[in-house]
Amino acid sequence: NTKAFIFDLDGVIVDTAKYHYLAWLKIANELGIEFTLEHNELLKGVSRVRSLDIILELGKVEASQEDKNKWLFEKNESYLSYLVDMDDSEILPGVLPILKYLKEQNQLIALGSASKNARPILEKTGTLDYFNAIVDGNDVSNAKPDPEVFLIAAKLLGTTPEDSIVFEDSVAGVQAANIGGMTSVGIGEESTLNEAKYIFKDFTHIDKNFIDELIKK
Ligand code: G16
Ligand code: MG
Repeated sequence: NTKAFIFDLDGVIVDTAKYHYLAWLKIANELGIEFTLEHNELLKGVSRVRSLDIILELGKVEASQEDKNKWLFEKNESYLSYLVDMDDSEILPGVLPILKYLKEQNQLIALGSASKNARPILEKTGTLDYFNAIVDGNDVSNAKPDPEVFLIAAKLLGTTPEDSIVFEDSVAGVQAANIGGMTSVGIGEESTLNEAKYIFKDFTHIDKNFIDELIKK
């Protein structure tokens, strides 16, 4: 049996959510908008452009497209500055053993991320070679919860949504997997990700038996 295992990037493979937060916080501070970690949950899995709009809505700030473009650029520059020294120590616990096990079992692996910075992150963490296909923010026109990113990934792998399993840390991403007709596995808090078919706190809680069951189905 061959299944498609589609991984989200930020918050699933690497812990970059903290850098996104710090970079957005800088912009929010400049604009005098309060931006808490709780607010940050709204941005997970959401595109850069939409993230800025959410922050501006929080602060009830209206802005010209020119200003928005400037802040989007600034945000990305400061986000990238956090990635300069990135290495494999940023890979989240339990991820590598699962990627290795899936490879040993000849399963197909894809990335399904909203980020336009996905490839350099995979390169820096040494995880690029695990992926049979990569779909990221440069390839999609509809953001999660639209299932586009995962549907393209399944198509590239030559599998159907029914034979695809999605690992996601965001509410929007879990919804995207469900809407796309895929098996959703939430990585994070049960209270936040309750729409997922299965939920695990992190990859250290996912064992080989669980993967075997998914492959057999
Ligand atoms: C990620 C993050 C989001 C971020 C988005 C766009 O998605 O979760 O917070 O806004 O990518 O990232 P960038 O500004 O690098 O293009 P995912 O889908 O990998 O969780
Ligand atoms: Mg994510």
